[in-house]
Amino acid sequence: MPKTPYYLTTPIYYVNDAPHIGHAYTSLACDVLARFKRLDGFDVKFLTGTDEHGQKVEKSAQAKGIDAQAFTDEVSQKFRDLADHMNFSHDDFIRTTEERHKLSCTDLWKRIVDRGDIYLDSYGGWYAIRDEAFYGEGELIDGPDGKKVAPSGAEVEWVEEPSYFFKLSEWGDRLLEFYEKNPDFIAPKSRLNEVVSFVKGGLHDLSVSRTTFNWGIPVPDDDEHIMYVWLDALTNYITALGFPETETGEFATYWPADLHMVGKDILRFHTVYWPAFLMAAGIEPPKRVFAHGWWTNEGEKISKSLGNVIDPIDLVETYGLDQVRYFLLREVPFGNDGDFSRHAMVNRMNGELANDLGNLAQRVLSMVAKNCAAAVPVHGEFTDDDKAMLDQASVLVNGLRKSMDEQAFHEGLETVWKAIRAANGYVDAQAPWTLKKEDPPRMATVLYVLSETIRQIAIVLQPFMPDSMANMLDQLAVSPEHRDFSFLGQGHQLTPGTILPAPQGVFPRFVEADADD
Ligand code: ME8
Repeated sequence: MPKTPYYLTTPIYYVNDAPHIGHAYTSLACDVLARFKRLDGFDVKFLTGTDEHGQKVEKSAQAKGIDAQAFTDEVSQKFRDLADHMNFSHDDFIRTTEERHKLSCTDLWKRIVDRGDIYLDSYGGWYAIRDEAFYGEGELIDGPDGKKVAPSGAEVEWVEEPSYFFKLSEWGDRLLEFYEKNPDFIAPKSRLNEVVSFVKGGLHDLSVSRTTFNWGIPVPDDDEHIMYVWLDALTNYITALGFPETETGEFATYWPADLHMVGKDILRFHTVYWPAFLMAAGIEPPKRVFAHGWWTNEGEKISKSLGNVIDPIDLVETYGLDQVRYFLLREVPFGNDGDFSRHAMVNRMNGELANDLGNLAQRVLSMVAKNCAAAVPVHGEFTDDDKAMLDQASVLVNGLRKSMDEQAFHEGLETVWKAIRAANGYVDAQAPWTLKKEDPPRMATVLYVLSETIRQIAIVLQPFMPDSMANMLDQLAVSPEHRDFSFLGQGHQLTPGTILPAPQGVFPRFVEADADD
């Protein structure tokens, strides 16, 4: 049977500045989901990349005194380096300055023009370069110094220039109908109202070209204009599937996307503008957009001016890669805002990774090494307690599947941790160290049940902590070809007598003194 396709994307990040923890967070969530789906038998395409046009990037390049293309080459590379450092498994990395993207945007534009949804006029209104967004007078709020600013706090400037417009005002009802028919399109559910009330408030036509700078993709047949950077950026999701070729190949396989993962700041662009542009071009909108929350640092908004930007690469160097991957998805219910604190990081790392999971594996595997001839123990008949433990482990993936399809990563991890805590409870109740003298065959059975439970746990945790779980599975002599979810069920349990390598700790404790330097 052919595998079911699953296409998911991160936002493409602006290259005006180096990546920080927020960018790492979104991509991490997608990476975990992509890995999960691959292990679960899907044909996954996972896309990330960089958003390189527009006034914000052009200004940053000018401020550095370098040519925009050279500047974007340099910063885009930093996002690739981050992806390598974080062990992200994307299948493609798109840059909007690539030729394939120009072709795709040009084609999409023409399709919208052909259907009559773009017209030429002139724009007079407010623009925030930081958000690359237009704002109506009524949306502006009072800034700290009495000046009007965008709702995001970004400075606005008055722009007056000839512009092409997209007839967004005519799409309100069709968008509302689309949300109604596709109740899973906007997630989490709490975000839906926000979007619906924005649309119900009345949509204005959207300016989709600029003439006062030229760092962008020219409008077809009118190169006085460049396309609005958001129209250009959103199109990346279909460029990467070979658009405008739609009849065969990747577009036919993977579109509509299963999931666009974004931060809450860019919800409107993905759930109002993007589906309207697509419908206007006769293309189906994506299936789902999930908007996650915002990270703060020790209670403060993360910003360059406060000097509290968290570099994810520093975090990884301090705490370890899989520890950071685990923490980011465990600490905060996905969708809510979260606060980074070293204290919370160390607590999770020592409590849940070193103690709960690391100790479980180390206790069991060292007993096996010492008392079972360094091989998978030979078990006897299973008791009800043994069966309950094995059953709990073998159904883990079902609970996880549901959580992952809802992007409830914290909930998925909690499901696994319940099993880990149950396994620790089982060790204490069965006390294999006492059985060692009193009933060695029973000790072997208990250690078998535990080894098999650890195998199941390590397999389902691979998407979250790929290196550490690979290490754990190596220690159980599970071959790399036997690590996907099809090996969780009956008939794939550990084979008694299989020789095991020497055990080693997987999750070191973080020494508190280091945390306070
Ligand atoms: O908006 N907490 O790019 P961008 C959590 N180029 N996530 C954060 C975050 C924080 N403090 N800061 C940033 C753009 N993010 C456009 C996107 S898509 C077609 C174009 C994450 O570089 C979050 O995912 O400003 C947010 O949506 C994204 O970075 C914004 O990245």
